[in-house]
Amino acid sequence: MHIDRPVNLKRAAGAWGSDYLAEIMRAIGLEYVALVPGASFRGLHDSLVNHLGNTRPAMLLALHEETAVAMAHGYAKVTGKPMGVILHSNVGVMHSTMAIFNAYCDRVPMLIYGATGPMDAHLRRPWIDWIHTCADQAALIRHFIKWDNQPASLAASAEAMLRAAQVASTAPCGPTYIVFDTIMQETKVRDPEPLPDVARFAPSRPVHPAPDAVAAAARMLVKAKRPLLLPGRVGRGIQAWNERIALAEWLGARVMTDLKSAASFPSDHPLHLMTVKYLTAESRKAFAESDVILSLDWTDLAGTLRQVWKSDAVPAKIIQVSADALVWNGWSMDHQGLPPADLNLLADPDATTACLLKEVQRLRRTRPALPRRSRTAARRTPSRSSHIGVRDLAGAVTELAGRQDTTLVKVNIGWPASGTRYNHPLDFLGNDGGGGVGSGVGISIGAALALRGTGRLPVTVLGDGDFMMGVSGLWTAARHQIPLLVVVANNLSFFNDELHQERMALQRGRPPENRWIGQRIAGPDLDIAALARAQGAVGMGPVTRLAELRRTLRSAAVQTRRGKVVVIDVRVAAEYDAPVAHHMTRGD
Ligand SMILES: Cc1ncc(C[n+]2csc(CCOP(=O)(O)OP(=O)(O)O)c2C)c(N)n1
Ligand SMILES: [Mg+2]
Repeated sequence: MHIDRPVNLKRAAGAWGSDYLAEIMRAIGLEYVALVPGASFRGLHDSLVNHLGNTRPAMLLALHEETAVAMAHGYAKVTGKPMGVILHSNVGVMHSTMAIFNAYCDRVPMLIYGATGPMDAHLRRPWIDWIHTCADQAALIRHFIKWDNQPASLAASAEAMLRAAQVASTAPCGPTYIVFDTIMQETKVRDPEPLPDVARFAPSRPVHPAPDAVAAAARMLVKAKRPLLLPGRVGRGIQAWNERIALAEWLGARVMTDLKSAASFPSDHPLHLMTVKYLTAESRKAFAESDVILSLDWTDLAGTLRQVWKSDAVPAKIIQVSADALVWNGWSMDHQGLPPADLNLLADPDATTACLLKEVQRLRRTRPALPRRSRTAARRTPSRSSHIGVRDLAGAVTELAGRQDTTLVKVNIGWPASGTRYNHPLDFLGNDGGGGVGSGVGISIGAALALRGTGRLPVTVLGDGDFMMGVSGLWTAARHQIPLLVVVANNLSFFNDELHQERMALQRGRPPENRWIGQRIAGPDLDIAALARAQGAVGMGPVTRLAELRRTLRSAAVQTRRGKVVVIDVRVAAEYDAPVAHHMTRGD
């Protein structure tokens, strides 16, 4: 990895306001800050480079604020820890908003810092300081961060930064935002404030469930004839992963996993039924057969149940384990529908799993025999057309991942849920959280950064639309030498929306053959490999045949392992794996 090294540093003691802020960032434990530079934080920038020597935290230079935030998002997906991001006054925040929304919906911790001012109008430089100062900058993003503050002194900044770090990493996690006045950063400090004892301001432990609620849930589950376990937004820890497996085994519970969430249960386990995005006939049947459903913070439980039972009159008993209500507000509807629950445990899903496992083991004493594998491994029928089908692509990537420790960071929208395999919590990292297209490149770089040194190959599969919106992120990966393999599922279109237009036309008796207008990204066709090469990455393709795809993936993996950023342009058929329930007409 490459980090820029400053020269001729003088070993002077901290003497400027921003030196103190930088020291607190280090004390908090930030390894990296991603940023696009800006004069509003030139004081802080100088402190990070010339006072701290661009180490702990080290700067990662992005070409767009959305990339900077998405990188922090991907990093937190792997580590569960926050990365720092510094944004330039109001304009930098404006560029970053969608990525912050994605991170918020994905419940990842992130420490965002920004700047404004001078708030003292008499000290403003003409013009620029006025347009880059706002009365309430955080108002731009307050609806989708956990906490913000604009401290008026260094002492207050220390407290604000500690609180922000504590709040961001207290589950349910999320981004926080602290704004520093330029004058506070650029003022000389005579008697520097002492650094706070950061260890005494650690995040709270996850919320544990009340013992009587655990006992009641365990009784319901032990009595169940056909329990169904739905692990959703759970942590990446291996202990929690093993406890989840043990809980399913002790209950003899069948398990479903969700393509929107990161790997939560081994897909090869005999109790694992399937991975879903929207329910299929087969997955609806599994729900209909169950008598007790245990959701471990399953994303959109109500919406899932409504795909099986049209009303909330669900015959199965529901146990909902989620602390998510702690961060809901009235602006974002990312809390989804309100699920019926016979037992509602406002608690962390991993902490609850550990408690439930102990109680179930106490009640049951012996572990039921595991069923024989109920599902044969998904068979892949190669597409007959000359194009590479979405299943072919998923099959080839899965084949590559099967040969070496791989983290599949993201997958394209057409990726078949049933084709996803994972047997370790880091095998797959789930979705972007907020459905904001354009975060794929940034999230993947941040995840790849966090995966360095683990021996894992970071692979990401991005739609051409998603890729292009974040394409300049490749330069950051190349500059900082963060190895990553990007597979572009290039259907030459914002294809998701072609299907919406087709649906509209059919519903209205209009010609569906016009669905491509305002959607196709072709003529001129993008030279994706050249876009990669132009930024210092390796560009391969376009790949149009399956055999060639397998070969190219293998060679790309070798180059990624050698430290390169590699992009493969794969021409895939414009098709989605059925079912595409999100193309339903409202009320369907
Ligand atoms: C910021 C943003 N703009 C627009 C959309 C609407 N949208 C959802 S999916 C999609 C198409 C994405 O294209 P691509 O990544 O190529 O995936 P494909 O559907 O072609 O597989 C669009 C435009 C969105 N979700 N987010
Ligand atoms: Mg596309």
